[in-house]
Amino acid sequence: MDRIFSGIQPSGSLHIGNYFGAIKQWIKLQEKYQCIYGIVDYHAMTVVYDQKELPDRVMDAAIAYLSAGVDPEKSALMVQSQVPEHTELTWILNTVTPLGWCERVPTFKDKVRQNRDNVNLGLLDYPVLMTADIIIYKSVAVPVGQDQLPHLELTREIVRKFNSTFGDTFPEPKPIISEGALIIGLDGKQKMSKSLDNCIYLSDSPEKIKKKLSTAVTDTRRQRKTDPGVPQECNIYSLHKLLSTPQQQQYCHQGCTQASMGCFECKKILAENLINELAPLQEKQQFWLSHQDQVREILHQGGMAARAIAQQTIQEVREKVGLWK
Ligand code: AQP
Repeated sequence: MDRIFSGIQPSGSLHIGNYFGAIKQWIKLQEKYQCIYGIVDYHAMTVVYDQKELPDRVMDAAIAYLSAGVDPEKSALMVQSQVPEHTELTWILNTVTPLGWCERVPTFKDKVRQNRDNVNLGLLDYPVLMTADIIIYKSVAVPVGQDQLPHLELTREIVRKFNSTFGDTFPEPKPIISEGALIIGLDGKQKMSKSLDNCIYLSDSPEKIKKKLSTAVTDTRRQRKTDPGVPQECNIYSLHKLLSTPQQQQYCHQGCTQASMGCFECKKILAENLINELAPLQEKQQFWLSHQDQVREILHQGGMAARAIAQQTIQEVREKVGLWK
């Protein structure tokens, strides 16, 4: 079976952007690929974080993966820092990656804007570490949201540079883009992001989901119920497309364009559907929360399986780049 890798940084609680953009399709891909799903904790260190909280965040993420349906019998569920070959490969890749390639990545510019007091080298090197995460397993593809496409393009460039310098070693991984390729935050402007406080979290209660949606920004043309809107430009309608039946979508579309339905009713339908989508996941979250030793064991086993592959790759890379034996 071909192999794929994907991961999420434990920089906060996971949200529905992570779910629709990444995790949901991970579950289907388990049938077709040998999957390695990582909690990429080295990445979470590139912004200011609380070192006492980080292990809990890793546990939260592992519980979210398992609750959403990542099956440890089929996929390796691992923590990035348990496989130090990721960082060894990063160093080697750093030496073939021109500085300018990293500087032009749009998310680097965004992160610099958001972290003025902590513009560290890790922020710049983030896509190189991400490249190492993927290619250490010789992954042929990566399931990601649209926001990660520039990173993946850089990954492919780095792979080409490495292969042409040291000989064919890594496949060029292709993106697998999900249906929920880009989920906009409740502010209606920016990508839903842990660091932007514009999220519906996977663990939010039904009451919280209703409350958050009730104040979420919609099409700004609709100041009053009698103003017709443009659903294609409304954040709430884009979520309907992922969560509502075709009949409900048509009902909301018509109600909005003909100004016969207010945003309140449209949000109410969406809230019910989102609550129902998350209910089974939240039930499983409760189970795993009370079985954390089992989660630890799953991460340990997944880490060992992943490391066995990573060690083979790093051995081959060391030989190719001429490191001392
Ligand atoms: N809003 C989103 N829409 C669609 N997909 C998304 N993903 C994240 N946000 C959205 C997908 O989730 C995977 C893991 O992302 P990550 O947490 O490792 O990194 P991120 O994209 O930087 O996520 P955040 O929430 O924005 O984190 P912070 O705020 O800490 O930077 C990826 O596949 C991504 O596409």
